[in-house]
Amino acid sequence: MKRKIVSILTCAALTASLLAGCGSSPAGSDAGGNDTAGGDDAAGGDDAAGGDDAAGGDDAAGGSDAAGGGNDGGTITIGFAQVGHESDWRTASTKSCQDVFSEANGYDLQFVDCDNDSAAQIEAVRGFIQQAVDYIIVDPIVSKGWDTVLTECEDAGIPVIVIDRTIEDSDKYVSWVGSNFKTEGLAAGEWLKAYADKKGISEINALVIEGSTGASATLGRTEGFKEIADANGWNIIDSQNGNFTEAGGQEVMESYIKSYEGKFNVVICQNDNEAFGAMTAMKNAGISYGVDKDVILVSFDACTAGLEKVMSGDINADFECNPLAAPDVEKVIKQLQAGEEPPKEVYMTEHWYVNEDIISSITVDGIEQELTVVTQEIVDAQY
Ligand code: GYE
Repeated sequence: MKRKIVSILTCAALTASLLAGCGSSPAGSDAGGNDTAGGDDAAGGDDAAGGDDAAGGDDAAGGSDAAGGGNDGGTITIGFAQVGHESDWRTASTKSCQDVFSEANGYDLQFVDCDNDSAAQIEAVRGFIQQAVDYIIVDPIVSKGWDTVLTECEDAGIPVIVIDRTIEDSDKYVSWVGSNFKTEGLAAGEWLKAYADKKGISEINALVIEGSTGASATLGRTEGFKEIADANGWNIIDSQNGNFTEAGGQEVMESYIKSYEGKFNVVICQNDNEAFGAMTAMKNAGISYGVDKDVILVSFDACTAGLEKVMSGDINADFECNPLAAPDVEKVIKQLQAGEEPPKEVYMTEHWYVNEDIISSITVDGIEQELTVVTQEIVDAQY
């Protein structure tokens, strides 16, 4: 299977201040990827949040022209309210935006790390309105509570582009670029079903370590996996919040081991960092995990370190969530600059990664997708 080639980059966690950044690699769409969730579609077209002003920026609150950007060929100022720095995925997401929205590319990126504090994130957006930036990018920590501040952005004539996690209670944004988290959860379930069948495992007793509360990534992955679990009569013994962090994953796993030792044979971690923490907890307790061990370990994100663990057989399967949204966000901004209407939703291309070459594909939502066996080449090319 072909692989997208991306540069391998690391990025130090950034503090809750304003920083600018730098370059990128395309999300790419290749043969095996999962772009089944929708692809670019023009559906929606509800550009209440900015459409027209974005192209001209001649509005009372300043918009494009006040910030010196917009259509006049000058620098485009972008405020980015990032979730935080909780995971490898987040680091890759931040880096993607800093790379694309660099000074060299004609941007002034105002970056705020909101440290997983949703009130701080709303305030960061308000700060961008005061600065009269040209565009605002938001990765919403939680999916609710957005309509008021997005209305303020709309009133100020500043287009908002949402990336990654979704907003449930407002449509006052121009475009969203991200992943279908329910599809990811369904994929994990469908893979587990096929895997258990192949290995002759008749009973599934699963523990889920969820991501942070109220995040659409958590909600979608939880719902998708549960749907398959319910359909197959699996037992989900417990499902607790590990905050998408390694420490959180370890803590939840330690408490699971105290309560359920000997009673579970599957652990589903909603990101790689939680999986690393869960591995430490299981190792400390003398519980074996991974390929043909006592516990089947499943993860999401599939960043470089996660894929290394799939290759070594510590993680059985890892469901990719592509963090390199910035090139698609830039496309949206260019469309707005040109006075065009961007798509309301843009879905990222993703792969499902496994250690063993025993199942070639799974079908999710009626669409068949290949499984990718992790090789060193794949690890080396991953973000
Ligand atoms: O899975 C996790 C991160 O929102 C998809 O947030 C993102 C999630 C990702 O902290 O690692």
